[in-house]
Amino acid sequence: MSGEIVFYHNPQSRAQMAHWMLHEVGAPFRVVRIDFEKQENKTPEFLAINPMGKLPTLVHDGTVVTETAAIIAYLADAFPQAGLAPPPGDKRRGTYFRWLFFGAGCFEPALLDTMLKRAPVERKGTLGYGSYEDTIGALKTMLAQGPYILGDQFSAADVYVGSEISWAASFKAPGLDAPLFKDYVARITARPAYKRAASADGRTA
Ligand SMILES: N[C@@H](CCC(=O)N[C@@H](CS)C(=O)NCC(=O)O)C(=O)O
Repeated sequence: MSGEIVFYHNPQSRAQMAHWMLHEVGAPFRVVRIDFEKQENKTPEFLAINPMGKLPTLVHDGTVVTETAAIIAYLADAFPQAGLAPPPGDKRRGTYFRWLFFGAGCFEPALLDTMLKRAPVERKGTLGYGSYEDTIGALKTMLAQGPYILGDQFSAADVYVGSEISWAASFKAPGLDAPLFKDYVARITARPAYKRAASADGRTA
């Protein structure tokens, strides 16, 4: 797919995940660095692009895409030659969407509520994620069939969910020190595209 990709980025943010995906698909992109301390994400110009004032934000040929999982899934579809999403009609797309949405809709809110000590455990039936422990259990069961979310095939779902697991493990979120999670994170972060993104962000991969 043609058209300029503009990537609004700050390496100390979830934008790291989208950055990795941009390197996976191999499309050229222009980086606009956003300084949070200078509140560059709250300027009228930036808010006109993303009214949430958040990163990552991507503009592809005039189309704005926000939300990390959406950006990652969008890039996988926009650049199918990278082979990072099962095509429409392929049943594996069900598994692919299942875990992408689980990452954004269950694991991340459960993780943040737990880390911020505000998980209302008595509302387990109402909360979409049930409990943090349930989300960890579900991820464990899924990864036990690995090595990737789609079995033998690495996909954009691993970029997103794997980044979340790696991020959560880096601040010692409970339940993620099991070898299964450590091995998975080691496997996906060994990818050349991950290392290129990390190096461009000034991190040692
Ligand atoms: N739901 C969004 C969350 C994005 C988000 O919260 N980004 C943070 C950085 S990790 C941000 O831009 N914070 C700056 C602010 O809100 O002022 C996503 O998944 O992309």
